[in-house]
Amino acid sequence: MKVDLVIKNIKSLYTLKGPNRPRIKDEMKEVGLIENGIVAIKNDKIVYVGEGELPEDFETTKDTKVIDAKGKTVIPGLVDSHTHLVHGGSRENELSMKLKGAKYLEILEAGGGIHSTVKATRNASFSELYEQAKKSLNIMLSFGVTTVEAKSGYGLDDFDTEVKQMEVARKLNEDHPVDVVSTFMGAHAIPPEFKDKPRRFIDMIINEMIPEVASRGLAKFCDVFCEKGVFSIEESKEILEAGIKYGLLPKMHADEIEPIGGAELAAEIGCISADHLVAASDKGIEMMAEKGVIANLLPGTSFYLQSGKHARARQMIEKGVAVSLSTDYNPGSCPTENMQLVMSFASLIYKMTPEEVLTASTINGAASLKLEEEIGSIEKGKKADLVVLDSPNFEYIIYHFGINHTLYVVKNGKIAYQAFS
Ligand code: IZC
Ligand code: ZN
Repeated sequence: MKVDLVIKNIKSLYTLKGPNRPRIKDEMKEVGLIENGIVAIKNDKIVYVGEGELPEDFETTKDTKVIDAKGKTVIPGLVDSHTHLVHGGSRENELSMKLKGAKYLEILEAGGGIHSTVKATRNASFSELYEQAKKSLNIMLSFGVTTVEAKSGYGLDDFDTEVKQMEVARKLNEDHPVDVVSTFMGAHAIPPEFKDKPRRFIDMIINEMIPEVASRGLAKFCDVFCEKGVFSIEESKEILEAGIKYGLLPKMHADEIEPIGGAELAAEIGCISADHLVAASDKGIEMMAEKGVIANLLPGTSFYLQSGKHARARQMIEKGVAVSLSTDYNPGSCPTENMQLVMSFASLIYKMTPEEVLTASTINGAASLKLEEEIGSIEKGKKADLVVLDSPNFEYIIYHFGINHTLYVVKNGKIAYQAFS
């Protein structure tokens, strides 16, 4: 077989070889390390993964591209499975309020926060939103991210803006090397006009928006900001069940700030992932383990909110909940695209081992997006999404924090990013 791309001389090749499902407990430590590894790619797929040299039945020609990894590290492309990628404006104006002690939910309650991004997103044109999101996507790619999830939620009752966001996500998915998976999150905040009649807004989401999003194929998932003062447990349940009825897979912002039973609801509904979970109860964690709901944890957000509270990742892993990790990139509670920094935070704050962090950011992230059959590991038949890192091993990435270690990103079998050398 003629191959198109070979990556050779890999000192530490982390394949994440294993079952195509979320990895739990000690499986999260099994990263399928090959020393002196080699990978061969044809078209957009991985065709060989092994040690040393390519076997004879794989042929390189003058057209074959060769990346000499020169004794460095290769990992699967990172999956950022929770972001608010497409939005207008920014919220650095909230920083001074934060420094004086204003809390995230207080700023929201006062009409700022999400509402200020709603205004900016409504006022932005399609191409302005596209250019702003593309800039972020380029940064994500440079950090080794090859698949990203993108939520709507900055149009709210202005459904045209919700659609505009999802169409930007779809166009980026077509145009940009990074794959963009779209989530409908109309239930992100109660619009000010509906403050006294939230039921009217919820009915609009259920009866008008969800059927339209589904029939136009604008999203794969439906998400709700289930939080004290935002959407209650009962309201979230109703919205997510309406989504399920129309084929939108359920996800939740659950127990991010106040413990209101979000984890329990995620288990009851059978959410693909419950995200944040900073205040999740013991019972909620046990129920999630039982139902196989992935805990998608966002340590960058806890850092940025400075609440001093963090998701109990160790307990989740011990109880058998599969953990994934994401940036939560958004203009309010986590303005960073840096997945490598998030991985360092996860290890240092949650006490996850580097191996667990790598599993959480690749195959378990893929499972959070129901893409575990196609991406998340370096195995024959999977999409050729890989990152060459400038380090002798993965542990070094966690340790040398806050910078970008990427040398090359291979996406769909092509070099999509290369660092200056
Ligand atoms: O714009 O504040 N948490 N939604 C829920 C967000 C953060 C995004 C934002
Ligand atoms: Zn979020």
